[in-house]
Amino acid sequence: MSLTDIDILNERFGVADHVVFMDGPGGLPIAELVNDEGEARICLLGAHVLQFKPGGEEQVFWLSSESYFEEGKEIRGGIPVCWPCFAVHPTDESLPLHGFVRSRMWEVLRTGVGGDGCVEIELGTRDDEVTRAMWPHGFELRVVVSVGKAISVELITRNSGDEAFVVSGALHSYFALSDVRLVEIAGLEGCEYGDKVDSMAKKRQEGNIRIIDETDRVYVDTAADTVIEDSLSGRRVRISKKGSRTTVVWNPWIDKAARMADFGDTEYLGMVCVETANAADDVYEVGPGEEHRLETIISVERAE
Ligand code: TA6
Repeated sequence: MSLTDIDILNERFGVADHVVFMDGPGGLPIAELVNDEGEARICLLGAHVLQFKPGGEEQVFWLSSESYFEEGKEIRGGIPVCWPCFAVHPTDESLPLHGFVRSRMWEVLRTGVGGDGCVEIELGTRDDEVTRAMWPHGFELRVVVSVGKAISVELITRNSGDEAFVVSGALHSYFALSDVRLVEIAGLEGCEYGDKVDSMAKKRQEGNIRIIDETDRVYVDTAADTVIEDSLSGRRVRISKKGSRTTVVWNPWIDKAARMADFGDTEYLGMVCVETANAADDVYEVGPGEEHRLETIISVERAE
């Protein structure tokens, strides 16, 4: 069976009224998950959540109009799965930025409707000769997406080799905004962060985060929820997490957006990344047969 044959995917993993597979952008296979509280689209390339729309709300995630949609390239927007490293690998700079699993086709392992009524899909990938040439370890990686009123994405790392390895990574979520200049991000006040636009200078967050220029911050030693307060749209997006002590906040602003071919020059105004990460010192040694789980849970609240 072709990993991406839509008819076979629907035959094996389709769920009436809840899970259907179809050709998405660039002809890439996507799964559409629907229940009466929300809907989402997940691309098999990178196990990449493209869209999530709770009932009565607008799309939660931002997706660039200039994004690539082709195997071997990263999708710009939604929730990229960054693994086995966040940003540049600490000991092997030859690895792709944010690792190599977001540009690979994943396979469908399971679909279904959970006891709570949430619709789920589980995708998997594992080491092969290509990955071992880049990163010499045996691994099994799973992403479980659960969709209802909220969406949760869990990245499960399992060491299937005979040596321990160290992983960092992120669920690198891009959120759609009315206007980034009018948004505040709450939950990280008092947290220390490394400021990537200031040579990783260590600083401490005072009050809510406002985005007024290129912003690229790694907040450390925090398990806190983060809340994006979009006053213009009257909505608050809550990002909760498990298995993570670092949260990354990023907006490329004008110059960096203009330098990225897969990012529209003015699209920086409509997005911000709030990433559930394992970054900086928040890395995990995973022994043979052991697992690490990283989860982000995203929900929309109406500002009272
Ligand atoms: O998470 C923030 C960041 O590390 C930024 O520095 C920027 O590089 C962003 O990720 C996007 O990276 P990408 O490889 O997807 O272009």
